[in-house]
Amino acid sequence: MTTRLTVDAEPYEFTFEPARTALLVIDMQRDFVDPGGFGELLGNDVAPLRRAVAPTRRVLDAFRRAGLTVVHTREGHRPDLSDCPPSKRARGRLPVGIGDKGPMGRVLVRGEYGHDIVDELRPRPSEPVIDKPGKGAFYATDLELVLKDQGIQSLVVTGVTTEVCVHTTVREANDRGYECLVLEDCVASYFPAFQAAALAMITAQGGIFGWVATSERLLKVIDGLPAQA
Ligand code: TIU
Repeated sequence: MTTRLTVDAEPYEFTFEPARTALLVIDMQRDFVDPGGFGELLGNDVAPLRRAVAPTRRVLDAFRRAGLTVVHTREGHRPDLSDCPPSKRARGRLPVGIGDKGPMGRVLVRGEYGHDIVDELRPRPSEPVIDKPGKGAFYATDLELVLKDQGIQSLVVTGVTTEVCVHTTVREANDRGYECLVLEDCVASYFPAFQAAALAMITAQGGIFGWVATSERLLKVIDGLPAQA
């Protein structure tokens, strides 16, 4: 029998099949969430992003306990920067920018300390990590193949930042036919106004890009699933 669950969400209830649903944890890297990383080098206060870590951990624990699919992403580039558009590197006229040596190693470069995911959300070996050169997680990656091979139809979306990589990814996913539930306390922006606007844009017009709910509402239904060994 197929299990379908329903979460109280905006603009109306979100219904999903757990076996065909993945938790997508977007770019919870030290470079965005911790002081000294790319986010701070861009001139931002990282505190609002840190606040998303604890609720995301609770959702991650619930998905793992129920044996559901978890996929992580990281934004960054090859050490030779051959996959970094020169326009991206030049943007912002930063004194220390992409590829340069920062307090946590070379900024947004794969293999560096700052590029990796924060300890609290460290991926398990069984959880695919998608390295992406852009803001959207589908662009120039094998995310769609990974999701297709696991029969995924719905995405529970968390991560940073709401109006940049989360939004771009949700838009890409929506165009590919995935149903996206964005957890409002598990996504974060450096700008409170953008956080509010980005979430409103998802649910406006009958859910033009998807659904929004709190992690608490989702956990209420996921916690009812049997634990997997
Ligand atoms: N600057 C900003 O808000 N975000 C990014 O550069 N990347 C992601 O959102 N991951």
